[in-house]
Amino acid sequence: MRNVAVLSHIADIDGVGAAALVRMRYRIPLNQIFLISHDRDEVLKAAQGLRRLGGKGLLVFITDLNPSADTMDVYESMVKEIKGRGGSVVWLDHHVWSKEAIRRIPGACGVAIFGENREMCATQIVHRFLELDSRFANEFADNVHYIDLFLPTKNKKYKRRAEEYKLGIDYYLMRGTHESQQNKLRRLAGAISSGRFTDPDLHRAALKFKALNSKRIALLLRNLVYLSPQIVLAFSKQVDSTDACHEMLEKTEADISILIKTDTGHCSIRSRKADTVPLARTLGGGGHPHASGFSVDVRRYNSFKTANGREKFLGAVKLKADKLGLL
Ligand SMILES: [Mn+2]
Repeated sequence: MRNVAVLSHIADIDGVGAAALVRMRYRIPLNQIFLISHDRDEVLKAAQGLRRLGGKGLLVFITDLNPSADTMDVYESMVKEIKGRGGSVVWLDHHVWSKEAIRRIPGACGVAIFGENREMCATQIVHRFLELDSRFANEFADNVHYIDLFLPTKNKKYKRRAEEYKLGIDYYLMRGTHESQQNKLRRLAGAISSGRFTDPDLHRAALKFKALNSKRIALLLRNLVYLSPQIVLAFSKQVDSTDACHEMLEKTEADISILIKTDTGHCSIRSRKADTVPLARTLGGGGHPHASGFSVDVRRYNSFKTANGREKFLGAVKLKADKLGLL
């Protein structure tokens, strides 16, 4: 059988689940799953990892990831290198791609599916593409559909799993090195690829994070910053960004909420009405119209510890938001 690897998004169950389904289909070793964020450093590390797998004819799935201005060149050379060695890239994504990304990358892929998709998350695209049709795979893909597209459901099992995935993965990503985080999530992908919805370690992680998350959200709601009546921001560390952004919109009249993680520099944008992709993109990121994000180097803003550091950051975001007519 062909040597197969998968590169997927580390941040949530859609990314981890998509990788798990590739493993379910091809039975690949866990260390041939690369789980990364949109950070250039991590994309570079994954490119090295793929290179080490070497060999001719490598089949690489890239799932739930999109190239940003920051990572475009790394992805472009990765795809071309794999193709140059007789391999092939199957890129299965559901995020908005920039014109430049579309011009530079899909042409070198064997298959590329991308663009805002209101029907399917990445896990579902992989599920469909690989023709996985077991009872477990069908239920798992359906569960992730509700989670990743933020759809309300009355299914109690779906809700319980959604919470466990979200809080457990957050907890994993709060501590340790990229390597150790990746290994924890590879184990979760391993469990899912063997037909289990979760594993005991994720369950424990979710329980540990639950109380802390509520406390942090209560705290950040008392310290909101407004760029305009339309845009509200908050700084925090160790919090679930989706929960935090949701609460910020619930508790205010704003249409757009932005959460800045002061430890990692990961920033999440959520909105009710406005398209947030152009804003995320001018800040070096991307995503979906109502759920996007970007990353900043926290050292540039003194880790947001000083008023000066925060002002500098807020000024930069405000300028971009103003140019886009979002204020
Ligand atoms: Mn996704």
